[in-house]
Amino acid sequence: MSFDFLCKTILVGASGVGKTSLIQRYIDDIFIPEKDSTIGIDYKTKDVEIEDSTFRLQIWDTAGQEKFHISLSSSIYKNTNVLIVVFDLTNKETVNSLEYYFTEIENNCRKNPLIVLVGNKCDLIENQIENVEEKVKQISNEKEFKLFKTSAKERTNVNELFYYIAKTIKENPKKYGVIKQNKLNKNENLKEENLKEVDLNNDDNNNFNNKKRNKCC
Ligand SMILES: Nc1nc2c(ncn2[C@@H]2O[C@H](COP(=O)(O)OP(=O)(O)O)[C@@H](O)[C@H]2O)c(=O)[nH]1
Ligand SMILES: [Mg+2]
Repeated sequence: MSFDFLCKTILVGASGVGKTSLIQRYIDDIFIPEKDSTIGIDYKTKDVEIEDSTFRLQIWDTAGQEKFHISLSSSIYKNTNVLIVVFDLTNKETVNSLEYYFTEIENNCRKNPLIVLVGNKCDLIENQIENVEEKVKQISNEKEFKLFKTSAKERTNVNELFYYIAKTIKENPKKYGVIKQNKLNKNENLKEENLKEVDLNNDDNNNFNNKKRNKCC
């Protein structure tokens, strides 16, 4: 099926915050309570219709590599339009780890990606961190990132999150490096197949995957 905009979106954040669960909820509308940690990197796509345009969201899942002090290879970030930075609303450490991801993004991403913050597990009402908005604001150097409180378990705000992303890109695609498809010629490197190649055929990334495997499983 054809689409008007191709939008590369990456989920980053500490291990266990619910990145894989959010993607599974959004793409397949399922929630699997117990599962193995993500190994390596993978992506799924979903098309979102906004007014007269089709957005193909290419959504990349990553592992919580900060625990192992392994940076995501810079090629993973190549051509990224949107970063969803996820933390766990019940786990302070994961809020503190946001700083690590902001630095990663600053060092590796194109100049102006759309950054959206997600505090996941809002269904765990009793264990929520207090004043989380303020803490997040401090860590993000007072930058005003949009914050969604989600639950992959109960579906809360999951569709809203991705719809917000598509809508924000639609308002100003150029700002986030998203080019309308009919403006691309066949050799443009924003074609979906080429985005895929960035990841899977790159030695750096294979290194990342191997390191992760050795350390975690
Ligand atoms: N209660 C609750 N648990 C969640 C939610 N999202 C993920 N989890 C659980 O948190 C754990 C880690 O989730 P996972 O998606 O693997 O995290 P990832 O390492 O960031 O990909 C799993 O046991 C999930 O079932 C949520 O919204 N609510
Ligand atoms: Mg995962």
